[in-house]
Amino acid sequence: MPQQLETLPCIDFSKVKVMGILNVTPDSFSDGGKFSCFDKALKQVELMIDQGVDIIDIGGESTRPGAADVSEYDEITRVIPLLKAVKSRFDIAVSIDTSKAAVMAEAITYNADIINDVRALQNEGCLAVIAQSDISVCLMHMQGLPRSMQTKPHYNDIIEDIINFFIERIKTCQKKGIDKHRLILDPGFGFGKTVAHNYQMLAEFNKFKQLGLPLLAGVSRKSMLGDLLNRDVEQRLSGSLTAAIVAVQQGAGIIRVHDIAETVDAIKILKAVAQYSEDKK
Ligand code: 9MG
Repeated sequence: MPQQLETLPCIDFSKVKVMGILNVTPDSFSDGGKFSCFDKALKQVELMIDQGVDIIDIGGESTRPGAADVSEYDEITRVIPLLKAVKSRFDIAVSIDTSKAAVMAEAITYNADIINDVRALQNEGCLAVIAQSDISVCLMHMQGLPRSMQTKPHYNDIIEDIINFFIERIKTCQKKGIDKHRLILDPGFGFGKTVAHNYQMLAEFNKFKQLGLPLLAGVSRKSMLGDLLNRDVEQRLSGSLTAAIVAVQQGAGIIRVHDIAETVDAIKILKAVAQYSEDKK
């Protein structure tokens, strides 16, 4: 029997969650800014829920390579009214994609469920804000900063370097009083990584499981797919689904995606295959 099938039942696919991306930035790379309008964003949330999303990830800062900084005021204005509206209208988990302590504090006040921080709580004041709450946090690895991160990324051993980074961040969180079990880890596909680094991370994603925490993978429509397939952003659905399924097979518990319905379908197929193998035992 091929090794991949043998290992399938060891992972509990029934718990895999789909996180839907909702960028509310004027320059969002994947939606061309079309959801910066409040009503359209709410409609998009409704659609995502109908399609089976588990978590909505709302972001007001673009983190694509070369993106400019955004002010605290602009980010709060983009994200918080939407968070309030979503929480008052729908029964759905919401994560807020931010690296700013003030945005985190507001998000906690208005009942966000997760803080998704691509800077892993390294910005000033973030650890303290999170320590005063009981919110879950996704710590993502990034080498450098969005403005310059794709200029010659370098690692001694990418998997080992990222694991060491996570060990340090987990320890720092614990020292500040943040329980380890509130943390989710994400190696950060495309954030200071070459195409080769990204595919190594995907192939060896299960190595991050040794840290004993839930893992998040964000590969949707990223340039690691476009570069390999020579496809523009809007032509990356097959690549996104394939990479998402590989990540789930490698132990990702949360998949951050643009294409909800298609990803939910793909994960259903994976679950059916795993269930068959389980029943046959
Ligand atoms: C905000 N954002 C963009 N890409 C991301 C990724 O891969 N992971 C996480 N956690 N956030 C991301």
